[in-house]
Amino acid sequence: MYKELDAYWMPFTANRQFKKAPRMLARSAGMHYWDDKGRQILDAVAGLWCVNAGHARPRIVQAIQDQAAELDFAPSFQMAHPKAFELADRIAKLAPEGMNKVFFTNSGSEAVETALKMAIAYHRARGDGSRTRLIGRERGYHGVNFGGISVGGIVSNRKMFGTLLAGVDHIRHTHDPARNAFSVGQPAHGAEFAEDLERLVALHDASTIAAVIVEPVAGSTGVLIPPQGYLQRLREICDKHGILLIFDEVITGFGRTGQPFGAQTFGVTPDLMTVAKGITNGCVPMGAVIARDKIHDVFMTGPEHLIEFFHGYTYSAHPLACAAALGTLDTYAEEGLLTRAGDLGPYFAQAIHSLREEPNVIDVRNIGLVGGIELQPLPGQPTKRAFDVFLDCYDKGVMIRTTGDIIALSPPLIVEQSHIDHIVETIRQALRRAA
Ligand code: PXG
Ligand code: PLP
Repeated sequence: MYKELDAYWMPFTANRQFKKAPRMLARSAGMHYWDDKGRQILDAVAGLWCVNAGHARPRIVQAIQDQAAELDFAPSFQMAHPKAFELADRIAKLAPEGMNKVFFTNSGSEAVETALKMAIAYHRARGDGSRTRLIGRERGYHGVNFGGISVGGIVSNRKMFGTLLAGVDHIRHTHDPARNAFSVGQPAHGAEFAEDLERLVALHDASTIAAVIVEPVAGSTGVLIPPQGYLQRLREICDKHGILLIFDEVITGFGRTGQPFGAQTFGVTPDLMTVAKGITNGCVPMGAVIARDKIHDVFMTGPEHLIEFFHGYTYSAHPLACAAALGTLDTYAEEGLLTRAGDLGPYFAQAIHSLREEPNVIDVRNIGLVGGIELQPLPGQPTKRAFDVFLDCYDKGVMIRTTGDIIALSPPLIVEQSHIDHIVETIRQALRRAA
């Protein structure tokens, strides 16, 4: 194993602490990683919410290998390759009715930038060019590029980076532990939080607002499940005022909540949807924006020889990513994985809610195969208790994720009940030791 750790500046990592005691992953298969010493580690978080079909799946591996040998790269500006069209078609068939246009990016962050630009350009193309304002939500995570952190609502991801995009505002988040702690599935209270959008409409006027972007389930901030009726209400208010609704489905996309997309689980269709992660099972970087036909069609009006949307990435629809995504969608289909979170959800819910009585657990939240377990922070040392639980679980061979003092779980969708039991018992013992 490589021992020189100096040059690599690691993302979202306590670099100095990590380099003193590195956690090196060397191999993966199915539900597991193995570290550089050959120790097996159960993956309770699908890598980073992305390896939905589990690791090293043969169809995906084969697809990537074959593609690298056949067509390594093809420019995507004024050129194309067949798998890009096949993949767009397959994704459109999974997406909600009327969302049939797919624009490829290389990450969730790029998908977000693309969707925000699309929303503003859409209004302009319709002759409604004063609609430029973007509305996000407190505690939202929309990647790390400037548009994404501007509409995002995670303070630590914003405060170091200056004034961000102009013309952005935020609605309030939906977390309400006083009324909703320990809700199983969607909380009963809080549909009215969507009315906060009316406050911003009153302040800015609807004629200045292009779009609202929210995660159907807020993931990165620590798993906030939408209250019953909340997303429906948000959709109604957007419709009333001609505002586009963007669902950021980078985590909820590809089966995490029990349907292919959160939009279907919650029964609300947005205008634009951003996806990434599970689109390729995390194997090759890729993201996408899925657009309603009516959004796309507004762009398809000028002279036919002109470019309609001045946007795209060198690696949009990269052949390796397209091949990996097709192998991934085959695997999802063959194994019924895009609805498996719905079948296993009740077992998963009962298992993680059994942690309710453990020391310092102040909330447990779940939907599909996503769970959040919120801990009382150590006095004066926020994040430390959860991070200690993370280190303890890792030491015992289970990889979880923590954000702030919240444990987030999102196992690969191939997870079995016995894995769930093992994950929950390992966390239980760690919580007792951390007390
Ligand atoms: N939108 C959402 C809703 C996301 O969850 C992104 C955009 C950005 O995607 P990329 O591919 O650019 O990372 C994400 C990514 C966490 C964690 O804290 C969450 C994400 C990424 C890394 C860590 O658990 N979400
Ligand atoms: N910077 C420079 C100098 C470039 O030439 C390009 C692409 O051609 C980019 C940035 C953007 O790179 P990408 O298309 O991979 O996002």
